[in-house]
Amino acid sequence: AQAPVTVTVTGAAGQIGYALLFRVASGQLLGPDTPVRLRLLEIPQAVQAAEGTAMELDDCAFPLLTGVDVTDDTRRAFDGVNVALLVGARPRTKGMERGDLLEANGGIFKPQGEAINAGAADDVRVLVVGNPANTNALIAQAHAPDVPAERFTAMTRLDHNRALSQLAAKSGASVADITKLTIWGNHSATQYPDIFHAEIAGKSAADLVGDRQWLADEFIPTVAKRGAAIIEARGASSAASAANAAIDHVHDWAHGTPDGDWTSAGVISDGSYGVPEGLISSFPVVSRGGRFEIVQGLELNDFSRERIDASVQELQEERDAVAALGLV
Ligand code: NAX
Repeated sequence: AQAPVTVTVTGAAGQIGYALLFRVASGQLLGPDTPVRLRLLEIPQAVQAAEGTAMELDDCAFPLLTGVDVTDDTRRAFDGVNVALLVGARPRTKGMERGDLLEANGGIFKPQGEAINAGAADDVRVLVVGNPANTNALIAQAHAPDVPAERFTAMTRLDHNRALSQLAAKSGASVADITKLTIWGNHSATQYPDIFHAEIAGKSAADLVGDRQWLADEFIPTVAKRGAAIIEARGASSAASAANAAIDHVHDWAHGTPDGDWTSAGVISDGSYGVPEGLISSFPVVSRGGRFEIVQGLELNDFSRERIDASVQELQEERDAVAALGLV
C-alpha cells in the first residue's frame, strides 16, 4: 500500500476548515488510492474546537484516513508535511489599517514559513488560502529559503470557479464547456477575470458574449465582489466553495490539468507578462508532471493590459509594505 501523505491544515477549527477536512480525509484531495494523515494547527483558544472536529473525522471511519493530530505547535504541525493548506489568518477588524493587517499576518506566516523550511518533506506543496493570500504566501516563501519558491502558491481558484459559473449563466452553456478562462493578479477586488482567450465549446467566449460593457460593468465586478455578495446573503463568508476551490487547486497541482485547458493559481512570477519577478500573482497555469507552469505567449489587448497592471501594482504595494516591515 502507498505510504500516507501528511496534510496540514491551519485554521482547522474555522468554517473553511470544517468544510475542507472531511473532503481531504475522504480522498477528494489526492485521489482514492492515497492514504492521508491529517495535522490540524490552531491557536490555543481553538484547539478544543479542532479536537471536536477530529472526533467527527474519527466517526466518519474514512478508510483512507490513517490518523489525525491536533496541535497549537507550529513546528510539530509542519514536521514531515507533504501538503500544507494555510487557511488560518488574521481577519481585518474595524479600524485596522492595511499596514496593521499585513503586520498581524506576518506574525502568522513568517513562523509558518520557517517551520515549513525546517521540517517539511522534500516534495512539500503549499497553498495559502488565508487573506491577503498572495502576500501571505510571499511572506511564508521568503522564510523558507531551502524550499523551491514555486512550491508556494496562493488561491485564486475560487475566483476562477466563480468566473466559470458567471460565464456559463450568461451564455447558457455548461461550465464543463468552458475552457481557458484566466484570473490575473491579486486575490482582491482588483483581480482581473479574463475571457479573451476563453472558449465555449471551442468557440471564442468574447465573440459569443463579450460586449465590453457587459464585461466592464457586470462580469468583472460580479466576480470580484462575489465574496461580499455571499456575506450579504448568507451572513457568513464563503466556506464550502472556498474549501472546494482548495481541493481543486491541490488536486490539479498533483494530478495535472486536462489537455487543451488551463486553470488559475497564484504562483511566483518569473517575469512573465511583465509581472515583476518574485511576486505571487495569479496567472493562467497548466499542471504537468506535478508542477504548475505559467501559460506562455498569450496576446493581451489594452483592456486586459490595463486591468492586469492595476492588480499587479497593488501586489507590488503590498510587497513594499511588508518589505518595510522587514517581513520579506
Ligand atoms: P474563520 O475565522 O472561520 O477561521 C479561521 C481560523 O483560523 C480560526 O479558527 C482561527 O482560530 C484560526 N487561526 C488564526 N490564526 C491562526 C494561526 N496562527 N494558526 C492556526 N490557526 C489560526 O475563517 P474562514 O472563513 O475559515 O476563512 C479563513 C481565511 O480564508 C480567511 O483569511 C479568509 O479571508 C480567507 N478566504 C480566502 C479565500 C480565497 O479565495 N483565497 C476565499 C474564502 C475566504 O474568505
